[in-house]
Amino acid sequence: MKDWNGPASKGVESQRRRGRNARSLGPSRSMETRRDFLRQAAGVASCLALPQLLGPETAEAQAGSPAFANPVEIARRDTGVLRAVMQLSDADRNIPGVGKRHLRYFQGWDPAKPDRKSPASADDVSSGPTFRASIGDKVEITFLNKISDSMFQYTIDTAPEDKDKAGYGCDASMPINSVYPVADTFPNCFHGSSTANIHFHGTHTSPDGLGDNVLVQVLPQTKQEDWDKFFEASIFKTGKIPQSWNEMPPHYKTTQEALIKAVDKAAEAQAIAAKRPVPDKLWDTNERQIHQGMWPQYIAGAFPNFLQLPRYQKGGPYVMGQAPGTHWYHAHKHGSTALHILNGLAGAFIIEDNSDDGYDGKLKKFYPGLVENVLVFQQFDPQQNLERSNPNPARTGSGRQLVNGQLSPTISMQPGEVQLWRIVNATVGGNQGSISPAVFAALTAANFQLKQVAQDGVQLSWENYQAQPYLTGKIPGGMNIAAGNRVDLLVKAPNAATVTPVAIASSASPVFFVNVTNTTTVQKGFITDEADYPKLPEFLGNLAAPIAKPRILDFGWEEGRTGPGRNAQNEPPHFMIDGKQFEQNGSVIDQCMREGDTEDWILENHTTVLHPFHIHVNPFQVTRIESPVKDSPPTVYSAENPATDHPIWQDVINIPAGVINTDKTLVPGRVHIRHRFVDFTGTYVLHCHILAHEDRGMMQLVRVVAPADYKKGCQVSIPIHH
Ligand SMILES: [Cu+2]
Repeated sequence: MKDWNGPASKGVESQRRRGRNARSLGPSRSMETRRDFLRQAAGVASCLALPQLLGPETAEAQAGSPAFANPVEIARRDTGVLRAVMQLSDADRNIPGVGKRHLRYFQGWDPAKPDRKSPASADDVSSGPTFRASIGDKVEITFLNKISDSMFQYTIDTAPEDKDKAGYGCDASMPINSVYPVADTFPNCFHGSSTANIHFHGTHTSPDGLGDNVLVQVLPQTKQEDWDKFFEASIFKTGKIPQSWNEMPPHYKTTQEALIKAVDKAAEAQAIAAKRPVPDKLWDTNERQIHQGMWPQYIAGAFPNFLQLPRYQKGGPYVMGQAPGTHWYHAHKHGSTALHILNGLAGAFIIEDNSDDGYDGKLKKFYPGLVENVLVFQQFDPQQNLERSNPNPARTGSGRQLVNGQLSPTISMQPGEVQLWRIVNATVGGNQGSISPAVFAALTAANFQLKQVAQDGVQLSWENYQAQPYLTGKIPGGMNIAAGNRVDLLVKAPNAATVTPVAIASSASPVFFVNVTNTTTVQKGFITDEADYPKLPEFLGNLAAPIAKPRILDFGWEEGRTGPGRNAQNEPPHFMIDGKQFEQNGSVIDQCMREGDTEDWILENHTTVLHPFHIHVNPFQVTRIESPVKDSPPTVYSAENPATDHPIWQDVINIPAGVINTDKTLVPGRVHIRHRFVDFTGTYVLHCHILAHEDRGMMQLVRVVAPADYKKGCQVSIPIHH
């Protein structure tokens, strides 16, 4: 079933037409000179003062740089509620340095302020709005999927007898000379890109129902009734989060049944007309799940995300609380996460603790008037790289990293000023998507001083704040921010006026500039007294070592492969965990945990490329990293003794690439993590945060089961995640 609002071929045609007519702006000459300059600067030893290198070329390059701007925020209401409408639709948008492309995009607003939409217009690419809430808040978001699926490829469940057939049910964007999906098999291929949902990355909340539920699939519907008004009156206003489908308002339930049945009917008619097998009926799946007391996973048009950000209190109901910090959200539909992220379907989600000892309270007290810059790094491209047999830059994006949708913006600082930078890596990941140590080296070389205060939305302990294991390179690889990672940095400007271009290693052009203007400011250094530093919440203390043996997860690719890229059969790698792709053996729970347990996991990378590991709902402590070195012992970072060490909390960690020795043996990269599965039972996922790897199979279903149901509850009523 390729479509249910219009023929897919029409969408492909119109995309092609747009592609031909699109003007390729290409890099300007000044960009080239900037690149040369940066190549020069990158090769310079750090002892050389950067300002001396700043010739007229840089001044010229910076002349075209826009002033840095934070994304527009949707802030919590005084009533302890973050309330928003999040609308997904599509439009022609301008990618700076590339030109107009037809892209999906998020637009959000607080329904109490309907004139303050973010972005206000679809003209230029942007992230979604920044959500700003506080721990303890309720999050009430009406998610509307209004993508016009006549504009995009649309594929969904295939008939059971065809599921193993290569390419069936997968998107092939170029009907002529198509190389993708080659040997990919559904559901581990790019597909279903007009279907979406929202993942609240970094939240400690329920993965089921209306919570951080990435198993729900919201199909597009361009014309809808006013569901936000309905959700407000019949769900949000009650203050009670429905715990089961039965608790949902009758009008919503009956409308969903009618809409999904209509989708099935259209799919059946199209399959018969095209002499293809009739695909599985979505409503059959929904109905089965509802009868089992579960949530149906296929939803049409509108979905009310309703979740709680738990506030930890000693002796209270939660074992862990929501960590206050820089989190984010993004679309998380298997088969489309990479493409959605390349359309910019992501934004920052800042969760504050403004209490006296809290993260935000302490920082704002020490730095009155602290300037906070939110830097959402993104790449924009309407197509998947793997879908292109003959990459044509005129049809695609540049792959350049933009900050808040801006090309090389200029951040302004005063001499000696300290700012808080909240960095979110919302790229698709991989070599082009990492924010490399070169960014931070460029700043320190120009006499900026940096202190990391949080990783992945969890503040560093006082000891780690002092030791700075990432910025000092104590952790192998240093400050290499993978897709999905967040870093909070206190940045102190040098005392003299400068202009500093800051580049990513993989792209020599600056991702941003910092302009230190020659006006005076109050001089204030970094926090040196522990009493001034945010108090580490009790629930973020070190986890005690569990008694049970660690679980080992094996990140790999198909048998016989020794490197990335296409093999002799022109097939790209198949990405696997524990020797299989996602749902390769049907819908099974790959990792089942007992609620309340603490576990050690060893993540092994048997490929020769990095894989950033991510698991939803609970952060973990990183206790050991082994980076293999060819023909030598690995470089090891160890924080394994909870009594004396201070392992950092994260929710995304790069598993170092494996290395092949001269004797052809592969030494895997290894990361040891310790985590506990508390407060929330339910089914969710772990996956590689290089999202094209996730879409193409590097994901597992996980479930946390109440002690009384363990293990019998592990393999019952499993949602499928196509
Ligand atoms: Cu990966």
